[in-house]
Amino acid sequence: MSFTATPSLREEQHPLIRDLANRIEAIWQSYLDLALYPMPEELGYVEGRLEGEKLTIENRCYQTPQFRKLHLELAKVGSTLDILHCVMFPRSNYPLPMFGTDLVGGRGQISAAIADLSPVNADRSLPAAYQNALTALPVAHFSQPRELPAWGDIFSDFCLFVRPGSPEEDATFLARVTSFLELHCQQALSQAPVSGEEEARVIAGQRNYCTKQQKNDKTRRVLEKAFGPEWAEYYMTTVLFDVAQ
Ligand code: BLA
Repeated sequence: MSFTATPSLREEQHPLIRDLANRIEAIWQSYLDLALYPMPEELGYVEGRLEGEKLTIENRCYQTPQFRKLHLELAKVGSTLDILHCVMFPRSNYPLPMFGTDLVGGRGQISAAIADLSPVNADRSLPAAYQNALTALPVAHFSQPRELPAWGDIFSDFCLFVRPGSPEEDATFLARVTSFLELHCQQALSQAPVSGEEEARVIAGQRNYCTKQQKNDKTRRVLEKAFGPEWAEYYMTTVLFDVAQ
């Protein structure tokens, strides 16, 4: 499947958001066998109002033999807030970590840049192949590292959480997330599916990941202010962080 050059929010967003969105789709397209993911039509493109400013959300969603859902979301609040959100949900018979990234910024500056390959097994360690490859990556230096909130105990030791302070740091972030994504796609393709108890463990790990992510008050507040608390709850539990059945 190939992507059409549909005009997108990304052309109006911070360059790091645009570049990461393009990079994510290019990597998905080159490694994975993509099919559309059936997303309710009313959720593809959503508009609300937040403090008099328009909140626009644009969703792209795919599935593959290894991934139940690949979700890339771009959002924009007037000219004040630009957001990229992406999660790759492995199918329950693939014991893979969860790739997730979130970029939040506005007025020319990204305030939060987060990316991780988060473990889903009970001891919260990444598979050895991931640990080895991630340890071998060049060391990335950022002048303004940020502290994870309490619910962030789902993230791995390799989690990046920074406020990128310069175009060089933007480039370092992009390069590292590219490495995460390429490693993850390669690993997914080389994995044999599991079943039974192992599959139950994957589902439990993904459920824990989603439950913790749903505790992100900063995301919830933006959605509540624009669309109300009920819609925010629905959106966080069925679109952003839904749990496989
Ligand atoms: C932070 N997420 C934030 C912030 C906002 C949003 C406004 C605060 C930015 C800052 O502190 O500088 C808002 N993010 C959104 C909204 C959406 C979104 C509205 O994705 C979607 C419509 N969040 C994720 C994923 C990860 C993630 C996949 O969606 C990680 C893999 C993490 N976001 C994350 C973390 C913070 C954050 C850890 C910091 C939270 C904190 O400091 O309390």
